[in-house]
Amino acid sequence: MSKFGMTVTEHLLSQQRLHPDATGAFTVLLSELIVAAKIISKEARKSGLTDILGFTGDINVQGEAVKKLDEFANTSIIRRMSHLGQLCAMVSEESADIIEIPSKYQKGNYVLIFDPLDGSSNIDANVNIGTIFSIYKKVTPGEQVASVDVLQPGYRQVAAGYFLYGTSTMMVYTTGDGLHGFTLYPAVGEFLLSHENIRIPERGSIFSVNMGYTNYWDENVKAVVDHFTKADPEKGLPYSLRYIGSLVADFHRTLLYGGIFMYPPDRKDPKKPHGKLRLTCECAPLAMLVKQAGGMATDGERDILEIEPGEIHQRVPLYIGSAKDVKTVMEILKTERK
Ligand code: AHM
Ligand code: MG
Repeated sequence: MSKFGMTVTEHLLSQQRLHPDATGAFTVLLSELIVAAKIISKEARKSGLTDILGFTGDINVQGEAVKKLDEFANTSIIRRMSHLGQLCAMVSEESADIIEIPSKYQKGNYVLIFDPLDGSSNIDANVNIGTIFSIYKKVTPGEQVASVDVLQPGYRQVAAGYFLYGTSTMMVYTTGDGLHGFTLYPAVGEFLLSHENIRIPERGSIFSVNMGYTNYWDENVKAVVDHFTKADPEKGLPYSLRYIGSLVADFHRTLLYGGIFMYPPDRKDPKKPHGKLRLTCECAPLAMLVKQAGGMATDGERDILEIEPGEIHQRVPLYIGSAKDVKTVMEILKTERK
């Protein structure tokens, strides 16, 4: 029976019932995150009307200028999630260190990793932005949080998802039982199931990469792009190029239409030899989602989900999307490496 139109709360409870040993802690956690996302969505909607646009003047841990809405999203999530009693620690793209749960609050067994406002360079132009999240279970006993609790490979995620603040606000999430998309119905303030069991096309016709960096790429990356721009209609080439510059938005399109999104390594910034995207708060959660939809994610050689993070803000190259397109890229990169 189709569950189309079901509220996300009902959906979370139905997923919880699939796991008889579930305590409900996880459902509480995701429900609270949804509230935080609704608040961010509401703030993003009116951002053109208030003085929330523009820079705060601060530089974040990544050395980028912090915008007010980023800061708002970051603090909204931290504040709402700290007191719940389900988390033992958090990691945010906007915070240099692991965020501890204040001692006045009870602690739980989950670790929340998030990018509060992805694509923030697009805010002032009213382009889609999003929040990415990833949840792990603590692996060490006791209350103390060890680095191994936070630095887990992506395949250990118990849930992942994103909120997309676009023409409509969407939530796409998985707890490992398929990938499901919900659209916020603003009049009633509820996320309703609109995309049940999302499957990415096996192969697409769109590639997505920042072509402005061509002169900073190695030959193997250039060979990948040459492949997708070849004029060979019999092989379905060339692909169309689409690049928004908001990972969540580029990923969402890739998920629904198929194709591939790439952020390869480049020589633009010697401090970022592996590209710009972060393993734990961006690449690993999206890799879990795409896998649930039948797609793939790699850094060019390894499955993104198999990579053990060395530090919380580690960056990795990302090639993500339709399985056949990702495999093609891996083959080209392998051939070029020889
Ligand atoms: P952000 O999290 O600070 O917004 O940075 C990540 C964003 C991604 O959303 C997007 O894919 C990428 O940066 C775009 O980078 P570039 O402008 O180098 O193409
Ligand atoms: Mg980001």
